[in-house]
Amino acid sequence: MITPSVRLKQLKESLDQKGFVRIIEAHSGISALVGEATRVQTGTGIVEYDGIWESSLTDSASKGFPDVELIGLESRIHTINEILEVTQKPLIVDGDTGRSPIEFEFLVRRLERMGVSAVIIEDKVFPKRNSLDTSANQTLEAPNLFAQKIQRGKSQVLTDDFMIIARIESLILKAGMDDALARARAYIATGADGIMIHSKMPTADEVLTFCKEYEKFDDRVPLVVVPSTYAQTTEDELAEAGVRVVIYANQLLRSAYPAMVEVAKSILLHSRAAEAEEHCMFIKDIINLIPERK
Ligand code: SPV
Ligand code: MG
Repeated sequence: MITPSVRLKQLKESLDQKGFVRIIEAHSGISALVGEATRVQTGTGIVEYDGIWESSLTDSASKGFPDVELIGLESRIHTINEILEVTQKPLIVDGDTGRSPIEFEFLVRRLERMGVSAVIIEDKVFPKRNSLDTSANQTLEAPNLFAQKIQRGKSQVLTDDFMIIARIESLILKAGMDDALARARAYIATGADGIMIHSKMPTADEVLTFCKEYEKFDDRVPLVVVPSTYAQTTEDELAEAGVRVVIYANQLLRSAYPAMVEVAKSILLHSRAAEAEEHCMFIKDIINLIPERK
């Protein structure tokens, strides 16, 4: 067990101590348990995730909904609580657009009270569409309005530990590198504790160009990236470019789904479940995975 205030601090502590952190997506208690418990031995020692990302895409998708800010706040809070209940690692919440400034103020208060370490909001107009949806029609928020929203959120924060991270969608919407850099300057000036630069390109080129220009800023805050489409890029390359937080935003749900489809098909094909067993964990393992708390 961990108290909200102890957990909350852990993200900044990890950033200070390690300089670079890796975060894994969760959309439910069980996916959070996977992110919490997974450790591997590598040539440089034992490696694990430093925190959890409560993704709007995978939270919505796991409920059968599109990622368009349709899942209400109470449902998102319910999922966040599910994750907090079974983990100790710090949590970063995907706040979508943050909705209106007043709604964002309340979101910040609720998340900080719960022990969440950071919220990331994106500079698009509500209701946003998923950034990786190539058919989506969406609009960037005016930078001054988004900066004001960040400021309104910051006015509600009680501790130095809770981070409000501004997510820049200029590259997603093809508004250009200059627009992205100008927004980064404006959001930092208004108090953002971090900048997330998002891209849906198949390589990291535009993200690395952004990083190079960002290095020249006098005022910098931790830089966050989500290498979903440019997944070949390694953590070392990103860290070398100045990235401080890498988020693996959707891989746990995307990997679970194909196994579920295989099993559903196999049962139909064979009129029994025996052939599906090879895709399934043992029943005793799922029971032991989540021990009864005595
Ligand atoms: C999410 O995981 O919900 C994100 C990242 O916001 S993306 O899906 O790339 O927009
Ligand atoms: Mg999202």
